[in-house]
Amino acid sequence: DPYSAEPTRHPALQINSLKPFNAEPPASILSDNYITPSVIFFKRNHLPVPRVDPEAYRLEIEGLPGGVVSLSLSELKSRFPKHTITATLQCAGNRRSEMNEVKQVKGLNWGIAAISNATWSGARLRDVLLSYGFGPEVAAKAKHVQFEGLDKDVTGTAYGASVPLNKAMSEEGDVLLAYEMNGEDLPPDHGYPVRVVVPGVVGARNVKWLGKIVVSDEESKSHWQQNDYKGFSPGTDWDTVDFKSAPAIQELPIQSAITHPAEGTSVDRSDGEVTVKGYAWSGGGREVVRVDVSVDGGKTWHVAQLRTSDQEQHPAPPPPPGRAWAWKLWEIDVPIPQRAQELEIVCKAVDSSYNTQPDTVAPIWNLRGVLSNAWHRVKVKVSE
Ligand code: MTE
Ligand code: MO
Repeated sequence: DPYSAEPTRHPALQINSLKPFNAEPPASILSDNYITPSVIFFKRNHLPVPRVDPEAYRLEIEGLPGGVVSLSLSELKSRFPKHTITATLQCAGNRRSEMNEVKQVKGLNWGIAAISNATWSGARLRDVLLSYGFGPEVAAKAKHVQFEGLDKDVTGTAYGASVPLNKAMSEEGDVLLAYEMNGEDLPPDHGYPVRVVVPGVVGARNVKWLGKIVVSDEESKSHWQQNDYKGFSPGTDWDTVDFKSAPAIQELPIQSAITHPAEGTSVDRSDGEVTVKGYAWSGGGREVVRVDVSVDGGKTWHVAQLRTSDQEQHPAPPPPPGRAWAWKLWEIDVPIPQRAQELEIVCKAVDSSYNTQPDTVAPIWNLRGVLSNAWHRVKVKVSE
């Protein structure tokens, strides 16, 4: 069994698939922590978890003038400054289940919690490439940086992805070869000993168990870069889809969802108000600037309080423009409307480019069920 060496997992995780292991935390606990504890951070594996010996580990780098570089874990840790960022990872398939309700899509039936937030520490990819000869000649030809995992399928094909070279090399890109998550060694499920963290970019490009980096004029040839993780029109079906016709997803669109109260629960009229909580995040380093909440299906709106750390009294300093990699948690007490017997609670976020979320799912439905970011709606009863 290729899955015989899987790590043990936290029992609270809601399992979507066991082999490979895919799981998300219950939505109700997701917003309890600004920094998601690693044990409940969502886990998305396409293949068995490779168990890597840190002494034998080598990171190979190709495509630089000096030839192939081979770097040990201790060299990666000692030769380059350690840089720490707080960044949210979201799977392209987060909230796919809402697309399935419109019409069947292909993919894991994620709820709203295929997204989590952590601190990541490691070497800047930029520093590593510069130190091994990245310069104007390479920059003139190369357009992408490809990543290969040490996890392989039965044919020996590794998980792979790529990101644009300008993201990888930008001083403001904050792309890390991360060896720590939340202040500890990366857990096996999250890429031990090294993963690339590409903040602001879809989870799929944040390659875990990183074995190889290739600076190239081409995107990764992997299935996941070429024939998956792309968006299409609601009118495109499996008979007509041409994966070459759409770009690979990189930066994700604005997103928000309600973590509390839960669908189908009830609120007491005598409380006078309902407390609504959730998360909001946008891709590409765009900062969430506002979250609007409605309890009447979107007729009237209220502005939620945003939170940027685990201690409400000590908000994090605002991120530099274009480098808002971390989510915001939000909360608001909304008066319960007088005669309402049921509340349709809705949230939508706005980012620093004034992008906001579409109001319904149908117009953004797509056959792979990715990029699901419509207004999130939760219905609750009002009990007298
Ligand atoms: N990297 C490797 N090597 N293998 C994988 O299966 N899954 C990708 C990405 N990196 C994957 C990978 C996908 S689709 C996502 S959403 C994120 O890892 C999930 O990261 P997490 O498990 O740390 O939450
Ligand atoms: Mo993903």
